[in-house]
Amino acid sequence: MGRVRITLSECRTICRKALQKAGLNEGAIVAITENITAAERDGCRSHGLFRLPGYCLALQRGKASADAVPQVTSVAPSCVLADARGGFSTPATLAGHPLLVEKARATGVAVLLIRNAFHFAALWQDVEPLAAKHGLVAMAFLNSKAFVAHWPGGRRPLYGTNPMAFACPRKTADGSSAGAEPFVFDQACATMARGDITLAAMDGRPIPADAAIDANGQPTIDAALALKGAQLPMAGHKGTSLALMVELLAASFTGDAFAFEAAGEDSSTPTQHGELILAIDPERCSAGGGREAFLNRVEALLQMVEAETQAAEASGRSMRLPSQRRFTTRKKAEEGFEIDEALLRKCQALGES
Ligand code: NDP
Ligand code: PYC
Repeated sequence: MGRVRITLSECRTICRKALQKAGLNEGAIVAITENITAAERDGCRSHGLFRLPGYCLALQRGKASADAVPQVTSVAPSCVLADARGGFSTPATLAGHPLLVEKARATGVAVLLIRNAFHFAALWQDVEPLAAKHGLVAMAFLNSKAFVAHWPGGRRPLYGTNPMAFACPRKTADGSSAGAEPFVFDQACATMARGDITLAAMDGRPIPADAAIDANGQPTIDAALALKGAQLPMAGHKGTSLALMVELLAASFTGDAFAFEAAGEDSSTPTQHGELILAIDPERCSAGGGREAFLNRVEALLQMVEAETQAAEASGRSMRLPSQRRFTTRKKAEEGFEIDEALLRKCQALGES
């Protein structure tokens, strides 16, 4: 089977039908449908429809709660807790956002802890709206099941692929910040996300030589062998430190599982881990004169990089800011996007009675 084109609306319908059939509650259906559709829209194949069968399987097996309604509480003047109560993470994150924004505005800096949640999603979605809609600087940290070795020296998976995402508001060319695309990056602490290695194994594609070791501890470019061995952190020992930092931030504050504690979990379904989101209000925290001064400094850097990008392009070199590929892909997806036909059929079948 090859690749076929579908619209964002068709993607939403496929998700909704599958999640409805699996018995998920309406609030969570809306949240996960939008999350998966946004991933496909932005060209994040590893966390789009590819994840839908795993969400449904987790519900069918009773691993994740279908009825869970997240509970949001204030833990401290600058701390919000969103308890997913054994449901998926996305509804809990969205439920926690309003109080996080309120507290960041009131105190300057606030954190949102998400616990008792099953995670399967791309992380930028947890921070981008905080910058784009609320003008906050936001960072998110999430651990996952043990896939990654302590490197150099380690052999067995100890850490999750542990993504971290950052979003910062920007101004548009006319000086206003409303509607401006924020600066965002979202990356695993591993050389590759697990999802991308799994997709490479399914497609029969090799992976980069620094992404994994096989079960005997030897570097491998064979994605199937990598899945049986251990992934490697990005940038050697520096990625190891970042993976450790994410474990500590995501799991220690929430009391949820470290990756090594979830080692035996089935990775075709979401695993239960903690997440921490930090939000900073530039209006309250900028030493240089509030939000406006902060945004001017942001533009001073990012516009310099954009000018450098144009100069690089003129010389035939490729350079870009993180998130630019996603924003460009997002605009094109209004006309639809391509998807593997076999995956499409599998996802459609999930919603059929
Ligand atoms: P990538 O390596 O694909 O991208 C990481 C970041 O680098 C992105 O912000 C990307 O921007 C940017 N980038 C990529 N290439 C360039 C370039 N040439 N120049 C400038 N910037 C660039 O991400 P990962 O593979 O690490 O992660 C993929 C997804 O998997 C993420 O969304 C992550 O949240 C998710 N994930 C989820 C996990 C979970 O437990 N739920 C675990 C691990 C990962 P752009 O998007 O514009 O290309
Ligand atoms: O792609 O690394 C990954 C991943 C782990 C859990 C969900 N996605």
